[in-house]
Amino acid sequence: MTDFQPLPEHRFTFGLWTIGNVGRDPFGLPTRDPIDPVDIVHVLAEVGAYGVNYHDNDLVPIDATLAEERAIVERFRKALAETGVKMPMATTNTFSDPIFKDGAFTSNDARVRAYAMQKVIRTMDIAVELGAETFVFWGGREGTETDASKSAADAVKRMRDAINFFCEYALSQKYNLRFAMEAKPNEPRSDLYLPTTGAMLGFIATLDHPEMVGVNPEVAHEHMAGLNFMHAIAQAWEAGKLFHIDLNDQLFGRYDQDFRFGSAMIKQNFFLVKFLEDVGYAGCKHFDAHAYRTEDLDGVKDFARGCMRSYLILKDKAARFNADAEIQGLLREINAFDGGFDYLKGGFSQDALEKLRAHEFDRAAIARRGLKYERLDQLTFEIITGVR
Ligand code: GCO
Ligand code: MN
Ligand code: MN
Repeated sequence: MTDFQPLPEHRFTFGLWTIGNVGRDPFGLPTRDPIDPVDIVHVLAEVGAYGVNYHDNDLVPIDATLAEERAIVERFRKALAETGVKMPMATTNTFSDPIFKDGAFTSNDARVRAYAMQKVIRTMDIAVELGAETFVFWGGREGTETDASKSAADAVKRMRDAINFFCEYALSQKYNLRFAMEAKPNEPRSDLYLPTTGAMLGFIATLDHPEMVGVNPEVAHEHMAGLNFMHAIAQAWEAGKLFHIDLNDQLFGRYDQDFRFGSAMIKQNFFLVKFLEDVGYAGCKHFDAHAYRTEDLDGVKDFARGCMRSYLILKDKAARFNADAEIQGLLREINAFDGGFDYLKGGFSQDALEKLRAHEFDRAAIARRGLKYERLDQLTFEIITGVR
């Protein structure tokens, strides 16, 4: 048992837009005042977070002059230095301004595509200056309401051209940055292109520099699509592409909820934390979520502390699962037949093929074996609920 205090080594981060969320929704006005980015850095230091992430315009207004931008960045950098809060991830807002109403990199209008690229490059320069290691691309407007408007194949090509350009730019500047693509199935567009982490992984393989680009999967986004988030990150991890992660919570079949991590789907969250801890994921764990609209600043702090504490509680539960003699005994029993057939491990060969062809299987006997998953799942439930 630990005291569940967040430590720098846990690499818990929050976006300026998460702590700074003012509680606006499509039906209601803000319920909280905006918070100055410098004050957000101080809130994060107070609650024990490791770092802060930002979109360019969370920090610098879209119409700021270069001189204004410099002054704002310097003031922010000072707050980081004073508090020790790090700035490991940055991203570009290519969705809020009306110019992006029909997409940024995938817009039909070359002027919009070029403006979006200019905006990204400007953000990248400042992000590197502030110490960013990861640069995220979330295409909030890269999609359609009507597919009469553009070619979905051209959209993918335009997206590829943009990301290829940014990779070359980062290389030309010798920036030590990794890019992470974030998928979302819908909201704010009716349908977004490259809607899942799996789709992003397929896309990345077609880039000129796939080694520079990974994914930033988000719990809510895969849940909105009714998918198993842990399976999505496992595939990304196995491919060496889990560069960053957006943690929050979300029920299936709802609007984009962005709930506090651990608040809605506890069992899924348990397997997610267990996966990250078991494989030793060492990147940032970013809580891309926000406090309920009912909360004031104290409630925002409760939200932030809750995200980190819930992660650490589930981490402790995962360690209990791994240390539980009965569970481990069951897993050994379940996997008792994992060995054997060594001749298949080296892949295809004439010899393996002949052995495989000649083997006689007792199909009925193999199928008759009970797998004990009922007992295993019950024990998992008892670990999560604290009975074990
Ligand atoms: C959302 C997204 C964003 C992105 C952010 C960083 O649903 O609005 O999750 O919060 O993560 O723009 O790229
Ligand atoms: Mn989201
Ligand atoms: Mn996100």
